[in-house]
Amino acid sequence: MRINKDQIEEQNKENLSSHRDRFNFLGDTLSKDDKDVNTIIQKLEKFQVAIPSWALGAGGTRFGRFGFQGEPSTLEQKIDDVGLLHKLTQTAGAISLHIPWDVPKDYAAIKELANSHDIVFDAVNSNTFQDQKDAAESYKYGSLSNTSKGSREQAIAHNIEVIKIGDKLGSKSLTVWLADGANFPGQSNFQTALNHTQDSLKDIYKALPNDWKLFIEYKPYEPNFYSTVIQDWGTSFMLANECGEKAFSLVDLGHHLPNTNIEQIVSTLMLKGKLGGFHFNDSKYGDDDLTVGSVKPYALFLIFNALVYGMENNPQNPYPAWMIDASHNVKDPLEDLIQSLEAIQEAYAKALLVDQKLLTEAQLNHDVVRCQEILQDAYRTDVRPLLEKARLNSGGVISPINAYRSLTVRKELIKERGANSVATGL
Ligand SMILES: [Mn+2]
Repeated sequence: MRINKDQIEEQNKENLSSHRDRFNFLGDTLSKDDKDVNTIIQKLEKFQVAIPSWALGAGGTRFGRFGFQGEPSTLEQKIDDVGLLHKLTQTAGAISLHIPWDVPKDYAAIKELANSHDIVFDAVNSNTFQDQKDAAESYKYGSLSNTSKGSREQAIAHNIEVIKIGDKLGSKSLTVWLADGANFPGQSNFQTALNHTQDSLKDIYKALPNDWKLFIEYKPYEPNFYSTVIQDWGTSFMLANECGEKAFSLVDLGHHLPNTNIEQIVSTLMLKGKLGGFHFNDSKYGDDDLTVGSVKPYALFLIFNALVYGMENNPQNPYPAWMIDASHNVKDPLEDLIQSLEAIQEAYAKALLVDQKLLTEAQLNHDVVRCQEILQDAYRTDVRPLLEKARLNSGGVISPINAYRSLTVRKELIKERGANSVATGL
């Protein structure tokens, strides 16, 4: 299914007048406050978030998985799904592939398909957290950190293969997330595991093309429950530094112990020029799977405030690669992703409203109350008309969720793909 321009216009027709009223009111209010509304809208238009190829089907837990009808079962269909998201939101202009779940057969055709949806290939993701059929070595006791040289070498070779696949598609970065760790005290030697990981990452780093980046993701626990080799930002940062200037840390929102100050981590990494990528999701307890902004929208805003500050003040840090990394257990994955994209843009717009000059002044005057007022004034602003305007300017719809339902997208996909199609993924 493809959504055409006429359908977009038809969708917008009935919402246009109420959008204009709300936009004009907000625009006037913000302009009186000396906010540059047009610049904010331009920034929203430019902000693109990659959709991972594994998140377009229903997710699940180790207890079970409840499928969602009409799931994309091929890479082509996954790209089509991202195309639908991008058509409506104009915010999902990239896809992040998982290898080996999504190895293209015909590279030229896949590139052409993505291009026809106005989608580029963002970071490619390797997989050494499960054994592949017919693999010579096992990752049961680790991959890049394994005490077995054979397992390490297989994992390094896989990552180098992923770089080659990504290179053919125009990707410019490799994300490594390691499941390596231990389930029981005494199971592995921490220092040996870290040394092996460092050496393995250096070998992968050597295979990076000059214009590529290596992103090192961290996670405190799961699938291992006693220790994880790359468990926190400090370890990731240290490994990235050891690898070299093309290696960076990647922050995944859900990969922190409860109440971790993520905005402070972001600030530190950007100051040191080492924040390469960012994965969005939300969580209530210790998982990384919920819709962005569904549980802790204020925390997301504070993180974006740190990201915006870094993007404006840290030229030493590259522009981060943005991706949604969530799982959709009970919602239609496409609707869930639309909600996440909206939450991301909302937090970004609110962060752009923070008057950094006034905030610095208040900080220097130790006016703590004023500091909080400045942040919360921005947070309490209903910025949704700005998002709508940005989408309209780019050819998207005013209300993506309503348009998705009104165009009966899922029904069409079930008609095309059948009720029982299953996507590879989480
Ligand atoms: Mn992630």
